[in-house]
Formats: sequence, C-alpha cells, structure tokens
Amino acid sequence: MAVLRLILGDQLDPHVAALKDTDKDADLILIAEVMEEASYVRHHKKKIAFLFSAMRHFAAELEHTGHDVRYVTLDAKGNSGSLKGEVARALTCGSFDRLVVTEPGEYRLRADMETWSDALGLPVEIREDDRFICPHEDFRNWARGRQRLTMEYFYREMRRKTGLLMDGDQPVGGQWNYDRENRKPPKKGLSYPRRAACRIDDKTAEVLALVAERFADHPGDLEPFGFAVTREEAMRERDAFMEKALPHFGDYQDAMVAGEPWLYHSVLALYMNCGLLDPRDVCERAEQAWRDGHAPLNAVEGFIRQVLGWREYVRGLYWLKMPDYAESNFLDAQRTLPDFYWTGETDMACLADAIGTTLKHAYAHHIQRLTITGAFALMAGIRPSAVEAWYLLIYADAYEWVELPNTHGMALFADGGLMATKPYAVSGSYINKMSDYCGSCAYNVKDKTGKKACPFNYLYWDFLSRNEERLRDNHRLAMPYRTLEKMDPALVAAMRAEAARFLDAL
Ligand code: FAD
Ligand code: DLZ
Ligand code: SF4
Repeated sequence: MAVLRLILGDQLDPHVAALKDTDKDADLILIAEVMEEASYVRHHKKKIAFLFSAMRHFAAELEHTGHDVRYVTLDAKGNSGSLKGEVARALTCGSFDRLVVTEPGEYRLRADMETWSDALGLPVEIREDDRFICPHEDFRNWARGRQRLTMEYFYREMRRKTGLLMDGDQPVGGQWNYDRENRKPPKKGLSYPRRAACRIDDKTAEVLALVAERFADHPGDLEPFGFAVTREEAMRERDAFMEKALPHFGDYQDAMVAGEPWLYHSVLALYMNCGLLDPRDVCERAEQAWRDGHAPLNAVEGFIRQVLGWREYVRGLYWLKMPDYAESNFLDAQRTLPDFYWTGETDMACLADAIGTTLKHAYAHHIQRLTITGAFALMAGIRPSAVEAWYLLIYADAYEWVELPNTHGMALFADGGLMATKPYAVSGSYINKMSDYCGSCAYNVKDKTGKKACPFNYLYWDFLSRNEERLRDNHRLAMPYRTLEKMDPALVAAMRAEAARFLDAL
C-alpha cells in the first residue's frame, strides 16, 4: 500500500526523515502552501516569499529525481488553508495506509499533529528530525541531574561526540574556546565581503507577485529579493562565506556598523533551518577551512560553537522545557511593544539601524538582535510574548524552536536564568564601543540625564534598580550593583525619573 508523506516548508531536504524509505512507484509526497502557516503570525513578506519559492523549487527537485509530488499553491482551487485540510484532500487522491511526517519544529504544530490520526482515520507516523546533530534523548540525558544547563559543557560534549576540531580526546590548539581573541570593535576602513544576490527566476517572480498581493499588510520590504531559493544557490552562499567571510568571523562577531547588515556573518541560518543546507556539512567545511590554513582557529572555533553548540543547545532546551517554558515572566515585564519596532522610526540611531535592516532584509545579525532590539525590550520591560511574536515573524530564519529560547531566555531573561547566566542589559558605552552608531545619533552617549542623554544609559540603571530584589543575588551582576550602591542617590533618582518619562512616552 502507498504512503502519503508530508513535507513542511522548513523540511526541504531530500534526506529528511519522512522521505527515508520512499517507494517512488507508490508513494505520494505532499507539499502545501497554506494560509494557516503563512499567517499564524504576520511573517515578514520576504520570509514568506523565501519559503514559498524554496518549497516550489524543492518540489521540482523531487520531481526531477522521479518522485510523485502533489504541490498545492496558496491560490490553488480548493486549497483548504490548513495542513490537516490538505492532508485530508490528498488522501482522497489514492489509497494510503498511513501518513508519514517529520516532527515539526514548533510545539503548537506538533501538538496539533498528535490529533490527526483520530481526525483523519489513518495511522500517522511522526519521525524524529535527524537533521539535528543531537537527538532529543541525548539532550535529555545530558540535562538530567544538572543544576545548570550551561551551553559551554554541552558544546564540549558535542565536540567530543562529533570529533569536530578534536585531536583525539583533546580540543585542537589546546583550548575549547577562543573568545578572548574574538569580538573586537569594528575598525575604521574595514571592507566587508559583497553578498551576491541570487537571480529571480519564473518561480520566484510568481511567488513575489503572490506575496505582494496576498500579504500586503504584513511587515517588511518584499523587494529587492536576493535570497537563495535552491540547494545549489544555498551551497554557493555557503562556499562564498567560507572563502570570503569566515577568516574574520570571530574577530568581528560582536561588531555593529551602520548601513552594513552582514559584516562577516554567514547569513546561513535561514538555509540550515529550512533544510537547504546541512549543519553537519557546514561545520565540517568550516573545520576544513582551518585545516587548509584558509581561516584561523579563533574564527573557525567561534563559528562551529554557534552551529554545533548554540544551535543544537537551544533546540534541545526548547523541546525539554515546552510548553511551560513560554509561560514564565521572571521580571514581570508588562509594557506593550513600541510602534517603532514596526517602522524603524526612532531617533535612537542604534535601534533605527537594527530595525531598519530587519525590515529591509528580514535579517539582523546576532549582536543587533541581542544587544540592540533585545536589550532595549529587556530594559524597557516589554511583555515577553509581544517581543517573541515580533522575533518569530520578522526574521527569515525564525521558527519557534530557535527563536523562543533566544528571545525568552537569552534576550529577556524571562526564564529567570535557565539559559543565560545574567540579563544582557547594556548601557550606551557598550554600544558605543562595539559600533559606530553613536556618532550620528541625536542623543549623547556620555550623558546619563537630561534631554540629550542616551536612553540606554538611564534605562540600564533604572532596570537594575527596578529589579534589584530579583537580580541582586546574581553574582555576575555584583559589580554593577556595587557601582549602583556607590552612585549619588540624587543621580540615581534623576535617571529613574528620566526613564519613567521616556517609558511613559513610548
Ligand atoms: P552567524 O553569525 O553567521 O552564525 C552562524 C550560525 O550559528 C547561524 O547561522 C546559526 O545557525 C547559528 N547560531 C548562532 N547563534 C545562535 C543562537 N544563539 N541560537 C541558535 N543558533 C545560533 N537564530 C535563528 O536561526 N532563528 C531565530 O529565530 C533566531 N532568533 C533569535 C532571537 C534573538 C533575540 C537572538 C538574540 C538570537 C536569535 N537567533 C536566531 C540566533 C542568531 O542571532 C541567528 O542565528 C543569527 O543572527 C543568524 O545569522 P547568521 O546566519 O548570519 O549567523
Ligand atoms: C513559515 C511557513 C510559512 C510562511 N508557510 C508555510 C506553508 O505554507 N506550508 C508549510 O508547510 N510550512 C510553512 N511554513 C513553515 C511552518 O510554519 C513550519 O514548518 C512550522 O512552523 C514548524 O517549524
Ligand atoms: Fe544608541 Fe545611545 Fe548610541 Fe544613540 S547614543 S546610538 S541611543 S547607544
């Protein structure tokens, strides 16, 4: 009997679990553009266009290799609007003895799928997603009995397990971590590798027209559109990164430069997350670049730590802690998200650049997400669910398994420190050190009070003061709390008043 195999928009890999034992002569592969997935949050237009075009190209890739594919476009006649509805419609096209899917990356959809067997009246097999390097069971075993789930120890275990950057049982170069050599401020006159825009073929052009018409009210710029949408193009992007940007990846990992969205970052998360690139292969190629003498160890180790360490770690944490994880609000943050997150219109130059880039490209690099948009939301006390919805819909690489721990845990400290050892609150001086933003800002980064004072300054001290009871015992905040104690109480009161005025006006 035939098997119906459902492939989701972020599972565009011919080796994905649901396709492992496909009988090309009997089975049917279903891929569907559905309104439910495209609008459960108001995804950035470019994110929808990227996925729809990549889905259409993947269907063609499967057909080309002899698979029978049922591809449902968003505007196809009879499109039911939901994945379950499309499975139900596909089941009427033949005689199937079961549905096979790869587990989705979001809890809401996984929970829904658990009900499909009863609703559809046939067995539904949900297979583990082995595109991730750390299976659920291994992560659970690692986490069991640990008081703190420290990423660094997880990462070392992953290095040992995969043999990446290992010399027998020791890390190559004698150290696990080269961060001390990384994270330099941007130098004046640095030139950044140019990113080649991929060509717009007929499929992408059709999708762009569809998205312009059907998702006009979603945020973000649709064009210019330059993302890779085929495996081949994504591999070219991967190779260009390894050649041109990886050698400096570590050095300038935390740098921010106005008008330079990519710097030396890979811009590969969107391709790994939707299945166009394989994270193992990406790590192995980065290691090879070091072995070939093309990129230094601090850059390659820094990059592999992000993919093998952070990426696998947040995914493990998500599935270990969901669904309760999303519910906590350790700092009791209740404010609504400011309007400028949707427009980029603010006279704070750092936020204007990070949000402007985001709206234009559906991309911002990590340190902008963490220390600009994230730190502002943390210090302003924005409600976690509102911030999380924004991050989930606005980035082309965003799915809840990776977005939620990063936002809820790392940026907002809403989990009370399960993921991050301290809240990533930052004052203007940190932003000034790591970027060129402050020079062209309407505010003065040196001032703590007054009309021209940098909001990140008074928000920083107000945040620490406001949350003293909750955060005082965090040993990583001992120094700032000692500084706060020694500050002139009149200055603290003035900064808190400034912060209250600023927040009320948001
Ligand atoms: P690079 O800087 O080139 O890093 C290399 C790769 O490492 C990335 O492609 C990514 O796969 C991985 N990586 C790096 N940091 C992390 C991390 N903290 N967690 C998981 N993987 C990581 N990443 C997403 O893929 N999707 C998200 O929705 C997402 N939301 C985020 C929200 C917040 C608040 C923060 C602080 C971070 C978020 N990240 C997310 C992590 C990180 O910012 C992005 O992976 C990265 O910016 C993507 O750009 P890049 O491919 O150029 O990454
Ligand atoms: C993000 C997304 C969008 C915009 N549209 C679709 C779609 O039409 N069909 C589909 O199968 N998947 C889509 N996706 C990706 C899913 O939302 C993703 O598979 C789940 O969130 C689980 O990670
Ligand atoms: Fe941002 Fe303050 Fe610098 Fe302006 S002065 S760019 S608000 S950190």
